Amino acid sequence: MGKLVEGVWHDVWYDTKSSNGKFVREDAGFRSWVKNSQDAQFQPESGRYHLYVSLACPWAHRTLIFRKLKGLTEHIDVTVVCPDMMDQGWTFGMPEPLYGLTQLHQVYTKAKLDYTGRVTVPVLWDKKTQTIVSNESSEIIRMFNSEFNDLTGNNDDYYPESLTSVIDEWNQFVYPNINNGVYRCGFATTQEAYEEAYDKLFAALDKVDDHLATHRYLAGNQITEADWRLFTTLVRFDAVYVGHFKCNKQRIADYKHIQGYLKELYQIEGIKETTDFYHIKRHYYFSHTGINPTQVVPKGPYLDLESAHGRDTIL
Ligand SMILES: N[C@@H](CCC(=O)N[C@@H](CS)C(=O)NCC(=O)O)C(=O)O
Repeated sequence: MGKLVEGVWHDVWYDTKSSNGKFVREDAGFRSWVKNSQDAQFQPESGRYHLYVSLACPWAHRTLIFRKLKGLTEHIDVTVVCPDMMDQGWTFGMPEPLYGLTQLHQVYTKAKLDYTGRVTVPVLWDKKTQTIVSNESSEIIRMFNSEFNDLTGNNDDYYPESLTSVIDEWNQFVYPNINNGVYRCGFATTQEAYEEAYDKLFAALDKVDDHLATHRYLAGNQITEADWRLFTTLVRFDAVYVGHFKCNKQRIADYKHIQGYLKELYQIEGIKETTDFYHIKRHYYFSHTGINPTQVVPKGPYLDLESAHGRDTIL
């Protein structure tokens, strides 16, 4: 775990001292866009882009889901990092296929020699100009959702115009309280910071559970980006966040409505294959030695994600 400072790797953990024990996530450093327009620097082309992901990471998981749902698997290839993120940060088990690099921070400095910032997944790489287009998952999924449609013929829309404001509202609620909320619990270094994050997290989950009692999905009766953004946290919750991040008021399996909703999303074609519980458990329990110094990875829990979800009656 570490960061680049003017292109040089430093092995440092997150600084929570300057924020009273609270974990504050850094903004992503590369924020360009693939655009389906004549004058765009990054145009949608088959085989032009490469995704670097971790199967453990909920943010990277979003991009794998959109790659799958939008028919992009044959157009955008993927490199998966090792689940263990130690003193060199994310590393490749085998040299990655484009340049034979062994560490993700080398991909960042290949894009920008004097880069300063954290070295995170996902990374959308452009082979043509040999640079990082984006390392911000919320923006990569928007590109996948709409900019490659002419190439794939897939017009499924997870951010439809008629629902943008309701989706944005859910995202603005789910991101701080749930997606990042579990990290704010797990990485807090004071009791107060942990309890504040914990209370907000479970209040938010209660609100989502109530909503799902009468709505099939977050934005109503169709699956949108807001659901997939929530899904990647929910699917990790009982396996790692309950124990490792101390999010233990109750499990997702104990929620009357969220559990069925999680199962329904998990059972959508192609989604199970994007979810890897070995990488998920191994990464968190083995890499965060400040939280789990023994690095022992739990065997359980048993997760029931494949039985009937019972959501068909909610319209
Ligand atoms: N804003 C980024 C966050 C990505 C992120 O924080 N990824 C984590 C893995 S779950 C990471 O690579 N962390 C390494 C680090 O912070 O050093 C996104 O959504 O794409």
